[in-house]
Amino acid sequence: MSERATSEQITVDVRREVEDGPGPDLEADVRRGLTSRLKELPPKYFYDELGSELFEQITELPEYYPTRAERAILEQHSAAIVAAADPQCLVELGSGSASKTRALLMAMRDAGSLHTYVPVDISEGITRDTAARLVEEFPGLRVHGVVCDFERDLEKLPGWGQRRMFAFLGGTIGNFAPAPRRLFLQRIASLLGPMDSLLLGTDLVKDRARLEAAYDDSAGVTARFNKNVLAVLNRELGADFDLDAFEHLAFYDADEERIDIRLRSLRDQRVRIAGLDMEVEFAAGEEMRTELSHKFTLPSLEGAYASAGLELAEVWTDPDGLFALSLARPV
Ligand code: SAH
Ligand code: AVI
Repeated sequence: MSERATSEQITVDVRREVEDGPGPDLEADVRRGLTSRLKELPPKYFYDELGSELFEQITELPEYYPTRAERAILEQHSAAIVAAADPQCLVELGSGSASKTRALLMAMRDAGSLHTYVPVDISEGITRDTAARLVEEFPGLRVHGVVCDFERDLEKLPGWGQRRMFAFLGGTIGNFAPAPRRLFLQRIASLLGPMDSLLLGTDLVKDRARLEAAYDDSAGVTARFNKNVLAVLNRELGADFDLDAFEHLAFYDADEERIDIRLRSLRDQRVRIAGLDMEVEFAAGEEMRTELSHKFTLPSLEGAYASAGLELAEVWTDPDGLFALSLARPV
């Protein structure tokens, strides 16, 4: 007889800043971003319900290889990862639909060490769905979802004294600029006890054509995902962005080893943001950065760890060498 999931197996904490809407962070971020020389918006605001759904569609696109490559690594190496890290509690940052995570959970179950899964995401709907799905799939698993901004609440995540593995999959670490990335990894390092570990997914440097196609797909899904941030500002801040007056742009910056994702204004225009009592001018052709997606090499990954007080323990890649998963511990 299969055990049924009960509500006691699931807790979902929605941190107040998220429950009340994006709030003061969004206001300050948008004001700062739209008054800087190169206008920019933080990528965390992509992920409302529609944005999370569009990201799921991106992961299925023929051009977007990272999800498939990381899934291949997890399917092949989860048992080795779990043997190396021996976690009882898996804390996943930016868990989204956790579609690849079940390989890790299965390996923990097979090793007899599966107790707790803590999906941490800014998007409430997808976190609730993920929690509900996983307790059905893994009877007896305790799921404690936390809906928050992980940059704000990292130190408040639960642990219950269990050996924790933090998983940060998908290459989302690449969406941090180098200085905030170092700080964020340092904060993770300071949370790790001697038996804890970090499992980090990083996309790897490769040829420009393949990288650029992954961020400018022929079906236009990434363009819709990118423009969705304007719809979020329209809804949350009473802005009047015309989504058709911007075009999606993604190019590889080989010096910085990153994809630079922008929205380019198609005409001279003035946008009113009622909630900030602010007007913003865009010149025809002006670009606004909406996301960076850094790509890594083994040396740059080791450098990122070293600068944060972390040490690379093991690294796994897919057969085509597109993506890397690495396990790190505090030095
Ligand atoms: N890990 C999944 C999803 C990656 S998409 C995968 O590998 O496919 C990035 C995820 O991180 C989204 O679900 C988004 O909602 C979440 N996210 C982005 N910025 C965040 C932040 N500051 N705090 C919490 N979650 C964030
Ligand atoms: C979530 N993150 C790792 C994605 C990436 O590849 O940088 C977000 C994304 N942006 C456009 N396509 C995918």
